[in-house]
Amino acid sequence: MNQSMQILKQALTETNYRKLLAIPNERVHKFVADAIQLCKPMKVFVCNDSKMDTEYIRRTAIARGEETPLSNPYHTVHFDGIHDQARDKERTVYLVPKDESLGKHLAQMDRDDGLKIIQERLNNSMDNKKMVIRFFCLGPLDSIFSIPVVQITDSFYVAHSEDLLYRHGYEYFRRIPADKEIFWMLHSSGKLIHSVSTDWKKRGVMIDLKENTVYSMNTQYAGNTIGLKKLALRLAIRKANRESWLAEHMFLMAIHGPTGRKTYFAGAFPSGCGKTSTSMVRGNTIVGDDLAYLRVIDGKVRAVNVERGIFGIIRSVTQKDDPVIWDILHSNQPAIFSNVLITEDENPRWLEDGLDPPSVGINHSGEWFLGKVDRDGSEIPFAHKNARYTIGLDGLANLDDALDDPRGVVVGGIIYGGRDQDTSVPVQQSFDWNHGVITMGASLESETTAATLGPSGVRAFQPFSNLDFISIPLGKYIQNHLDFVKTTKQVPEIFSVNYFLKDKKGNFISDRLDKTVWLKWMALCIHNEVDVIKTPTGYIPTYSDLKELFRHHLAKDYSRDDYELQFAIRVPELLDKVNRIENIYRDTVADAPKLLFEVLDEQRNRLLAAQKKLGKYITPSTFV
Ligand code: SPV
Ligand code: MN
Repeated sequence: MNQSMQILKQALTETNYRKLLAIPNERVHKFVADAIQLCKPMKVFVCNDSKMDTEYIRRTAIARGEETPLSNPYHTVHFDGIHDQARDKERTVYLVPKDESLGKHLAQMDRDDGLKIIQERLNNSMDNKKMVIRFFCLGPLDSIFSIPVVQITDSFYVAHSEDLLYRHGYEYFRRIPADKEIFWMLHSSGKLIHSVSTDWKKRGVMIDLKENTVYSMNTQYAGNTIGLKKLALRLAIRKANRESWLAEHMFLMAIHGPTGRKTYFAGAFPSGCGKTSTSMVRGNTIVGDDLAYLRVIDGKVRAVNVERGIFGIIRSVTQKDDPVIWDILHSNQPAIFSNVLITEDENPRWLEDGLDPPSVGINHSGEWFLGKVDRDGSEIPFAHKNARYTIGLDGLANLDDALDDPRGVVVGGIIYGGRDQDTSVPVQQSFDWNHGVITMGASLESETTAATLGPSGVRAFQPFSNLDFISIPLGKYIQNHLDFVKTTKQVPEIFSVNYFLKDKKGNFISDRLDKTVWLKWMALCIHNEVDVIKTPTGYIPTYSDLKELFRHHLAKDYSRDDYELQFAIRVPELLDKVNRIENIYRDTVADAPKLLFEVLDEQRNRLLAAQKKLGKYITPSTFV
């Protein structure tokens, strides 16, 4: 018997040993045995995805105090530590072998040094705790998109969340070839008080690219602990680049046309900028809200949802603006709420939910009452800005029937959106693939939000809404995008959207529901069913088309004044943006493709020519 087997035999009960050994893969056995040897759990639980096993995980999350039951028997609440309620970009680092570099935008450290820290931090980390072993699949099962993942964690909340969010993979693991590429995730929250890591100062995520393994330590927030989400995305981006496909921070949805026609869109928005609500726009169907893999198959760009659930921002979900989510969160569909407030009658409340604010309850700070302040004297809001809900997609009335199609859906359009108050129009189509990739994807900027630790509202470079997860030098990533459609004639159209334009007084100049119209317009564009107006930065809609779409879909009288204001070409801001982006690439991205600078230069020249002829702020009808 080899050493791994001996460790497993000793540490696992007969039942768990049998469950693990039913997966005929020595690499799996070794990964588990090594984790046991390092973390030294008191017990080990292998989940085989049976109802009994998944129910055990949910019940244990409650029994251990990681989750609190609510009045609805299918709902629970989880709280993260006060320092740990958003993605921790600073403490998420790649381990890179000596003499290698991922470029200036990615946090990285020497691999040997990193591995030492991991050994120190994880040593004995599961003392007195139970280790959970789970198997999942990213993307549909048995598909060219599938990536099997092993998740080890000592958090039943993590294991429970993944139950709702990912495709169960125990049986899949039993049938994959022994040499299939696997992603490996090891998480430990370490020592806990009230379910919060006591060693939070030593928290962090370390990504060992060489071994496809991610270590998450002394942290609770799902974005830092759920291996299948953003931790696996970082590994997938590398794999995608190697194999010439795309792993993206994108929703996937179908816009339904007049005769039942479906046009699929993939959309990349930074966290907290309307990605989930766009994918949920009423009258259409959702495939996924956060992560997509895209491949060229038989000459077409096809995409799948990596996940099967939603870990969504709950702040400002209201009955009026988000009826689909609202209904599901008030149904018997299983849900985990995080960092919300629990009322006296055991219901969840979140910021801007459209109801009268509560005055007492329990939140991440313990007993909460109106006016409660933290150590620094700042008032604690009743729920966290980055409070979330975790649900499976299966109960959604607007779920697209292609969710589990192993071939994915054909992508008609790709959308890039950011939080931009003064520069870009609400919607525009790029001139072609390269123009879209460079001026919309690679040039994306967005104001920071509560989804990551640090200040909010600061304009930041956020290429492809994926910068936080890119795991290869940025230039290489862009080149992979440019090359992606080389073997296909059916190239998706690229669009940009901006829901966040403000007037001089700081008020938004479009409504949250207007995105319905932008989406319907983009679908018509793809089928050449609307006239477009050529501006220096892309094609924009005509007033008459928008007026009709607003009337038809929102019963709204869209005024020409609104159109002129929203779709004005703001040349000074647009020029500043081109210059900013060009400087970033010139100064910090050593391997930026030459084409990027050419496309930016053309954009600048078009803007300068328009400015000379028509002035600084150009109303859209001038271009007709
Ligand atoms: C995001 O922040 O982009 C999310 C949530 O989708 S998580 O990445 O899990 O923090
Ligand atoms: Mn996301």
